[in-house]
Amino acid sequence: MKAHKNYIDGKWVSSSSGQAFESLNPATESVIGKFQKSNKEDVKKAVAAADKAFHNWRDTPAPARAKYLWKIKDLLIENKEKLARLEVQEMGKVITEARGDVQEAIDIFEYMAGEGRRLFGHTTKSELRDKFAMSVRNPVGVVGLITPWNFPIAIPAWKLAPALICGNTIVFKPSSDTPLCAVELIKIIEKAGVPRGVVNLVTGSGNDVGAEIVENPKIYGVSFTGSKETGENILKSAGVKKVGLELGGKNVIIVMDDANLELAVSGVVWGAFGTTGQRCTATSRVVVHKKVKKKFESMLLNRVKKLKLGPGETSDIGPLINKSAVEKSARYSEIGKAEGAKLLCGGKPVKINGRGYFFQPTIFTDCKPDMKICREEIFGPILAIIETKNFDEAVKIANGVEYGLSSSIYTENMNFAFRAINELETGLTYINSSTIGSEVHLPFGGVKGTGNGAREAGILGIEEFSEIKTVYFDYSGKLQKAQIDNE
Ligand code: UN1
Repeated sequence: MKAHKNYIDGKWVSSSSGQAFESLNPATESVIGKFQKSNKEDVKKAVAAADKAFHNWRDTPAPARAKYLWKIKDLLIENKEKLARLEVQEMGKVITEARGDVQEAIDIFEYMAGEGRRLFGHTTKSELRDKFAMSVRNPVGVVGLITPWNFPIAIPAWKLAPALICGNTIVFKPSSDTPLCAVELIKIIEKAGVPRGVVNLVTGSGNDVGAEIVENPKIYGVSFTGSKETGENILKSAGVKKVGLELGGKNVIIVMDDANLELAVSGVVWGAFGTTGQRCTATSRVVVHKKVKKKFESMLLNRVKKLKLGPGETSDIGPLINKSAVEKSARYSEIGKAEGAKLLCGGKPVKINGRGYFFQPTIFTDCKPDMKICREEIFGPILAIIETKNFDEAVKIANGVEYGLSSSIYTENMNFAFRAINELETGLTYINSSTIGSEVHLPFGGVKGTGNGAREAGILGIEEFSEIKTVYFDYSGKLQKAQIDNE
């Protein structure tokens, strides 16, 4: 099997390491491709190419840059089914969700192409006569994008599209669990005619490729989605680079006693077990009012029993991404039991036809908010149910974790709904809908331990990839001193 190559300066090239790594199909454990195990030298070459391409790309008018994004969007539409099927094979998600993942990429390229005719700055009045004041938006420079495997097309697209429209050039390191999806995405960018050096792909480990991206002095911005631990390490070594972090979650659904329980159960099943629980936004806690807890649990169990586990082409729940993810879910299932939580269903790894990284949908109840399974991100199909006596206590439990990405409340009481919007400490709050399902024209991101304030997508998605230049234009023909020559 020949190894797929890196894409540097418009050419597909091998790593100077001469080494390769494999990507596996998590449902069958078979190898689906080999990839360059790149080193720091490869990153330096990619940075040099991006640096060389920068001035021309930055000076290309933004509406002209937008035409490339539009073309990428068209090619993604043309290749949607092919890419979705590839995602099923390489990442394991079920086919309907894989189509959604590619659709999210289509949407963000379409949206950010429109930014080519906005990229707004501000104008305002000067405090002095005959002086003009404004701010304009410039690119950051060469930026590094480090992406996870759970949305192998959509998350790279969330970063590539705004980075490109703002005029940055790019060194992109995808997750080593989904490099083939990244290679196919780059082929589309190549086919769209994006000039050489503007986007460069380097596959390999975080320790070699990721670390050099974060430390390289010619890279001025780093955008990372992944674990809190890695995010914190990036911040430590990135120095004064502009860093955007999108980290973990411990997302909650509150179910009040007046909730439409049918709807709430649907939202919990989708949030907890969609993508096999492998979304930053996945529902991992339910805080349910004691009056409806029993009924909610039996309705939930009925629904979960019907879910079909198996390869993503034919199932409701696909595999976890790899062996260590299975070990992690198994470990947390044991921790839950040891902490005294009651196991309602699941808790075990499963093989299908003797293969695959499957794990049963798992529900614990009678959990206490301070248990590990209620505080730590598991990134698997494990849900913890906590009972509450009222709204105030529910909010306190919801907020009692280090993360703050997504939250949701099911209630028919609009006072509770508005109080939830105001009081839940998360970047996203859903009313009568699950914790997952953000749309690309609204900002996405979290508070507290989930990130460092960056927002992706939406109108704020360009902030991470642009710098503001403030301009004063004095046409008085004399020296005017701000703060001193005021009238
Ligand atoms: C993620 O898991 O990092 O809202 C992103 C959602 C998706 C994006 C998830 N649109 O669940």
